[in-house]
Amino acid sequence: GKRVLVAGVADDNGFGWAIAKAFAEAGANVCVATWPPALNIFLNLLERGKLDDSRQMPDGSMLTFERIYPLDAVYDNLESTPADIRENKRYKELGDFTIDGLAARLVADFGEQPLDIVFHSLANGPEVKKPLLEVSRAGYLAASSASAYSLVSMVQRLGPLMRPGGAVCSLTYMASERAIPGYGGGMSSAKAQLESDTRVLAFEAGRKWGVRVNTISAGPYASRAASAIGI
Ligand code: ZID
Repeated sequence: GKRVLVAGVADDNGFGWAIAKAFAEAGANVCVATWPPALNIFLNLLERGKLDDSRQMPDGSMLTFERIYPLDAVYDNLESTPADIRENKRYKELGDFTIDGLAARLVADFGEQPLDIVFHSLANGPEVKKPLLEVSRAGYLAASSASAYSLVSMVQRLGPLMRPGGAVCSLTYMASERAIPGYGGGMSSAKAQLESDTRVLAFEAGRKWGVRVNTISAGPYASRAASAIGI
């Protein structure tokens, strides 16, 4: 069967969970990657059966993940990760939680070409509630790093691990191309980057690895991230 990695699953409320479940229903093996600050809570919820209703599949079986990897997609490798993150209590026991680390774990667990599909379902904008007129440089760059460069870095590092005919997909939002009040913090800018990068990555990764790259402009969904901005 096909193997899918869904990056950005930490509960059963977001797009990532629904996407992972849809892939599992279609017969794929599904691995997920979870942001370290949310990982323990997610593992606890799973372990204590709190997500069992959501895990119910139409055929009566339960959704299971082949692996749950730690991933902080704002870090490309441990060497360039600041010491305060590496030593943070939510990170230090996890091994290599960077995108390089994720790639290495996938190869160690499944071999040289472990992936057919990579789904990027993550974003973060620490100043999302601030209109662009009030966003700091740090807030803007953090939104861009977590929400746009994370895809570029993932395609760089996971592209070589994908079987020919594979596909990468991410989720964007229309605030990239129209002025939509409330989608602040440089998130509108980050989604514009994500969309432009998708076109260029599709050109490059298509030629290099035979991998497609697309992004879907999502409708509103009351995920944890979206609830923070009142969606
Ligand atoms: P979510 O909170 O379920 O998923 C985001 C995940 O990212 C969480 O699990 C976080 O832990 C994780 N994460 C954050 N930072 C990092 C990091 N550094 N490394 C690794 N993981 C990290 O929220 P979601 O399902 O809404 O988000 C998934 C994707 O959908 C994101 O790219 C969103 O931008 C995108 N999206 C969501 C919505 C929505 O409504 N939920 C919309 C468009 C795109 C949207 O905002 N009308 C109004 C608004 C919208 C659409 C229509």
